Parts: sequence; structure tokens; C-alpha cells
Amino acid sequence: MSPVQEIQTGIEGFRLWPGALSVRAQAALLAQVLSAEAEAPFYRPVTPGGRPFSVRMTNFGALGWVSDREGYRYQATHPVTGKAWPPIPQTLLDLWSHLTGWPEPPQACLVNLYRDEARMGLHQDKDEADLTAPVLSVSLGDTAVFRIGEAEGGPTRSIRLASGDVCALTGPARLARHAIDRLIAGSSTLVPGGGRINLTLRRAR
Ligand code: MD6
Ligand code: FE
Repeated sequence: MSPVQEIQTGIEGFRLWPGALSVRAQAALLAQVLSAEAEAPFYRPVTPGGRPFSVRMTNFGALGWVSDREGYRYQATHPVTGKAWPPIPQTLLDLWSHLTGWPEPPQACLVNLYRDEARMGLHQDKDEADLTAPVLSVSLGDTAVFRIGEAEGGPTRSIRLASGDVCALTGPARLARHAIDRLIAGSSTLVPGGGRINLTLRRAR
């Protein structure tokens, strides 16, 4: 991968590499994601309270993040098909080791599909056993308005995540609160049918 510049956001441990993936690399990754998705279709999970997410999800890797009436957890199989998740594309494994330097590979890759008015509320990523391992996030398609603030509370700030941007929650930002407030519709033509795909890579257990 070509070298990319890490931008300082003022949030210690939140790392942002704008344009980490070239347009060509974005198209290649999207093709891999869509072919794996044929095996593990996007579905709409519900919250533990029974509310459907506006985002559709699937996963790649040994473990996938799921939510249902029983809560949030990682599991080895797709909740609708009952089959194992497809493997994480090699491009993403390479990106993880190149950008995070973490000595072990990610076990889980959550794939979020946003169309139209889909969004994601303010949350922390804390369903993982080792909260010192980073979370790496890759954005494809329409630009998203991403909001982030410290774990303990206080003000949040908004950052735009465009197609090909990569960011990570590491160290003191690992438990940062963050949200996708909205998409900027029509800002990219990458995803067929429009919208945005986000991939988050994690150590789960
Ligand atoms: C999204 N991202 O970009 C949602 N989590 O669609 C996340 O929830 C996220 O971007 C952990 C680390 C980075 C992220
Ligand atoms: Fe998150």
C-alpha cells in the first residue's frame, strides 16, 4: 500500500488516515466484500430491547458481532443462515497489520451497510475481551458524519469519513463514544444502489 498521512484529530488515540485506499483499491475491496456477502447476506439485527437497527449487517472472520433479544456478543455463525462467516479478505488483514502493527490478526470484521436514512447511535465498542487491542475501521461509499467524544463523557466533535478513509480507536481512545449521525447522500458512486459500507476489524476474544 502507498504511504498515507495520519491526521491529528486532537483526540488522543483516535487515528485517521484519509484516503488510505486509492479509488482502485476501494473498487477491488468492494468487489471482495460483495462476493463474500453472497455467502453471508446482510440482515437487519434487533437491539436487546427488540428495536430493529436501521443499519444492515453481516460479518467476515472466525467470529462475528451480533445483536438480538439475548444481547450483544460474538459468535461463529450467521444468525439467519446458520453458516460460518466467510474469511476476512486478505487486503483487510494486510491493512490491519500495516496500520495498527498489532501482533495478532483480527478475528472479526463487522460489515455495516447504510442506505438512505440509516445511522448508528452513540456507543462504545466494549464487547471484546481485550480492550487494549485496537479497532480499525474502513469506509466505502457515501461520506458519513462521524461523531466522537471521550469515554467518560463531555463534548463530542464531528469528523467526515469519506470513501477510502481508514480510522482506528487505539489506546486512550479505545473506549471513545462514537456515532454515525448521517450520510451525505450522493457523495460517492462506489456502492451499487448508493449508500455506505463500513468494515470494522477487531480482536474479539
Ligand atoms: C461506522 N463505526 O463507521 C461505524 N467503531 O459505520 C464504528 O462504530 C466504529 O468507526 C469502532 C471504531 C471505529 C469505528
Ligand atoms: Fe463502533
